[in-house]
Formats: sequence, structure tokens, C-alpha cells
Amino acid sequence: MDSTWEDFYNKHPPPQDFVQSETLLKAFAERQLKKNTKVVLITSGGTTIPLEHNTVRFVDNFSAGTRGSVSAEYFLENGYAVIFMYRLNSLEPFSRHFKGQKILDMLEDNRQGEKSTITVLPQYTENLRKILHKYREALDQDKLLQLTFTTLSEYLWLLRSACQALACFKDKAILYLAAAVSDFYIPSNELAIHKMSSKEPQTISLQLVPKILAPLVSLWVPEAFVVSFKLETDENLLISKARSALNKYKHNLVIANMLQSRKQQVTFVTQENNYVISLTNEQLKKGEEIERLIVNALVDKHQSFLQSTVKDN
Ligand code: PAZ
Repeated sequence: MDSTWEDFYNKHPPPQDFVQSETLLKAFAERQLKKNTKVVLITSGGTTIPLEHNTVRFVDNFSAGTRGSVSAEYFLENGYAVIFMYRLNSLEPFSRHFKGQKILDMLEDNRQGEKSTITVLPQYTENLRKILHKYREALDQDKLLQLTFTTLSEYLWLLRSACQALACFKDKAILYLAAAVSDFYIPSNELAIHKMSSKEPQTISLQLVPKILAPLVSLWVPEAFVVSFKLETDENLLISKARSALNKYKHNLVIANMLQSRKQQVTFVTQENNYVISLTNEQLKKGEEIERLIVNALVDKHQSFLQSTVKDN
């Protein structure tokens, strides 16, 4: 029998830094509530499934955290406070612009005798200044909280805690669930304690992860604007699967995307209709980001949602 979400939390202890994360979440939420700020919780990057308690090996997925980290910057530009819940070592807002060796390529060492100052090469200064300015502004205005997870269990504990902190925002909170969360896991009590032996072949049995959108939508943040993502590799399944998720969990929106084209095209699947949001090849070449279009559309949708909930009350 599939395990329920309650079973999952009962059987998997919270992560070691959980109390600290919970304190940060509560304090951040309280500060934003006082300022009457709209808040978005963004989940980003992929979860791991450990194969051992003392983890040497784990099952992972492709997600780099691009969708989440880029979207975080656009939500900040639109005045939202952002809780950015991301996979450790995946992309983060602002620093994502300087991946790999990029930052080193932008610097030069001006040595004059004993004295040395390191400066940014002139062709990079303007762009770096813009990004630095936006980053500092987010921090100075207390608009960005970043929290990390690695395993599925850490993700689920953090997600529930973030929802609990956001519940009092009611319709002023958006949940933007862009993380690639594993659908399968090995229950904690079935994991080897130590590194698995490589003397004989191993068979791994994976269980289904309980569908966490169900309690999230109906119990944890019932009044929030909830956006989930659906990723497929078979085009024929994409929209029907996105629509069945929407019908099942009754949240506000599913953003459907294909693995291969996710940076150029997504489909918004709503209760009323489906519509495509895309970049032309030209726009993509110029470095435009589809997340700008996604977030702008969402900000409008959230605004209409807020107006409709005011009318209902
Ligand atoms: O992190 P990334 O930018 O490489 O990929 C983003 C994405 C495809 C993981 C995201 O858009 C998404 O579809 N997330 C949900 C995946 C799913 O569980 O269906």
C-alpha cells in the first residue's frame, strides 16, 4: 500500500538544522506581514534520494535550479518578498549570472610594485553593477530569505514549515513549486546504514512519494495562490497530466513544460483554458528569459485573484 503524507513525516525525522530554518521562516514571515508585503515561496532544484544512511550514493535528477532562481529575481522586481527554498549548490538568484569561471574572467590584477588592486574589466562593470545593486537592494529591504535542502525528506520538512509560516498571509501568498521533486524514494527503515557492498549486484526497490500537493492545498495554505509545475518528456501526455493534477488538487494553476523546450515554451493550464507562453528564437538568442513572461503573467493573475477574494468576503 502507498504510504500517506502523515506516515512519511512520522517515519522520517526532521533535518538537523530544522529548528533554525523554522525560526528564520517565522521571523521573516512576521516581518513581511507587518509591512503588508506580498510573499512568494519558490522551490527550486532537484531532491536526492539517498541509498544509504551514511550517504555515499544517491538517486538525483537533472534540475539545475534555473527556473526558480531566475523567477526569484523577477518576483523581487515586482515587489514581492521571496522565500527561496533551493537545493544546496544549485543556482541562486543573482549569483547565477556568474556561474563557473565567469567571475574570474571578469577580473584583472593591477599590480604596481608592492601594491595590487583587483578590478572588474570595464566591459563587465555596467552589468555587474546592475546585478549587485539589485542583490543589495533585496537584502537591504529584507525581501529575500534563502533556505537549502538536499534530500527529499529535507525538502518535505522545509516545505511544510514554510507553508505553516505563510498560512497567515492567506491570499497574499503565492506558492511557486518549481523544484523537481522525486516521485520515488526508499523509506528510511529500508536504507543500508553503511556504504552498500559492491561485492554483489544490488536490487533497489523504490516506493511512491505521497502526493504532497493534496495536504498543501487543502490544509496548509488553503487560501494561498498555488502554482505547480508539470514536467514531461512525451508531448502527448503533457497537457492531459497537467489538467488532471489541476482537477485533482484544485489549486490555481499548473505550468506545463517539456524537458527539451522548457527554456522557450510553457503552457499555463488553468480552470478556464490552456495557453502557451513562449519566446521566439530571436528573443532566446538575445538572452531573454521566459521566466520574465511567466512571472509577469502570474503577478497579473495574482492581482485578479486578490480582487476576487476581496469581492467574496
Ligand atoms: O531547474 P531547471 O530550470 O533546470 O528546470 C525547471 C523544471 C523543469 C524542474 C521546472 O520547470 C518543473 O517543471 N518542475 C516540476 C517538475 C515535476 O516534478 O514535474
